[in-house]
Amino acid sequence: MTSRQWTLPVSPAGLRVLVNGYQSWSEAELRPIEDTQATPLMRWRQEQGHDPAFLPSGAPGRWRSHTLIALIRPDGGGWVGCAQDATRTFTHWEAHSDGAAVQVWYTQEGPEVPVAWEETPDVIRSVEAQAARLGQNMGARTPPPLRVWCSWYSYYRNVTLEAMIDNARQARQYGLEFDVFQLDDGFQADLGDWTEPSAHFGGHARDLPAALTGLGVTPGLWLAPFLVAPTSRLFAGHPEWMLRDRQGNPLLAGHNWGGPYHALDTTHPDVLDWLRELASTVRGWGYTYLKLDFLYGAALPGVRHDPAVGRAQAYRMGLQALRDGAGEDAFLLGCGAPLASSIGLVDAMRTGPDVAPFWDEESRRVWLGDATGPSARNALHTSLSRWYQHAWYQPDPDVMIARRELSLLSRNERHALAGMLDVIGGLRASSDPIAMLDAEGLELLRRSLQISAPDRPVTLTRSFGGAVTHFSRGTFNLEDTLAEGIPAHGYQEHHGMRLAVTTSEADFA
Ligand code: 9PG
Repeated sequence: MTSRQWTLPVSPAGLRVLVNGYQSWSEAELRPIEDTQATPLMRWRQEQGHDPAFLPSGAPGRWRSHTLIALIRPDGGGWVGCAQDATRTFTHWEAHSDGAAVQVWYTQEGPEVPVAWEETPDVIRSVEAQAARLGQNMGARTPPPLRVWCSWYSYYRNVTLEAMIDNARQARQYGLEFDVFQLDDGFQADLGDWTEPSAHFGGHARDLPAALTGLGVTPGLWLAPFLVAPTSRLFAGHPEWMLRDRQGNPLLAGHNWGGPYHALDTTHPDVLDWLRELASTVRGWGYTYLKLDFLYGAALPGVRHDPAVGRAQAYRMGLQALRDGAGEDAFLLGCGAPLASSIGLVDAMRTGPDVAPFWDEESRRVWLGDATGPSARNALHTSLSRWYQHAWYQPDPDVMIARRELSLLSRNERHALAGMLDVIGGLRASSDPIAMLDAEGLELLRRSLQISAPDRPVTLTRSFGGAVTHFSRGTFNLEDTLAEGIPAHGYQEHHGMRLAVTTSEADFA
């Protein structure tokens, strides 16, 4: 295990830290270093929302980060560190303030890889430069962003073949410019039994692509390819394919869909064959866009068929098998996925928790220390704090919710979501049933489907809510009270004007 440590010649007072969570749903934050990094109190959230082997600290003045970390002085300068490879190695950063001095160190799990570390007058620029270098080293794929309609955030698991086709037809009638119609969770008989339909779907997933192509959109499909339900035929047929715990039992890889589930051991050659076959089968049905979800399952700590393969490498072998099966020209969106380890194999990546048709779930976030759950606030908070990751893949900050029916979001909150999509500049997505949209909803959806170039923060020395909130095109207020004229949960565009930057930052711009 490689390890290095630095003592920073700076007082912790006024110092901020920018951290990056492990996988899509883990928090990324911009916080005063003396704050406490929240850690989930519920055990089952540790493996599902984080790396259970390197959890958020839960302690004041102690911040853990994956792959990249930055420390920001009040003048906008500071220190930035970033792993330069993540194909077989996890790089774990930790910054600690004891109230008087600040120490930063990293450890690596996997073969030793180089790490960039620099003191910089301009943290924003150094974060972007170091992240870009990692992207280049790993052959990042950054195809043009796509506009995606996805069934999840309105139909959830009750999606039907008919609802997919109806929405695609109506989107065409209204001239909504979607590139992809993506069927999400709910079409399959069980986790692992992807080629068998669920009872309620009203057809088979292989029947959908022809109808979608006929309507002028690319067919997309959701899979959680590394997960296996204990009730599935896959589990009954191949219990020896599961990742195991130390007692030799199939590892519990999380809890969702009303029960616990297992994960495939991607160091097993037969598992890799099965994954290639799965991806090539759905590709053969006509799906050239795949949302590959709950990918963290293959990287969990556990006992593997080949003990010489580390978990970062095991993850990558599984993802490579899916890429090989889907083909070089398939568009792969990662989700619930270890971020840096996916660079070069996925085209796009979810960079935050799920958006939901409400702002916040305070009981879970504040009292249970879990900001990885679905909410508009959690999605904004984390995706905005990962703005620089467009150098790794096309970022997917998740859906716009423009509808007013079946939603508790206020107009300000809807506009904040639209602002996030504009500022991040990656994929555009919506799940709104087209028939639910009134004139205002249609207008907002149309606007949020307009592709934009990624924006840049103007400062990391200020924040309205513990995230990166001050961008050149506008400012987000994630707090619950008015902040400098911006309403709670709101977004204020700077109407063509660049926000005034502080002198010290302007000097280095
Ligand atoms: C389908 C959904 C959608 C969504 C994905 C993912 O930690 N969790 O328990 C957890 C459950 C579901 C979830 C995210 C986290 O949502 O992000 O877009 O595809 O699966 O089941």
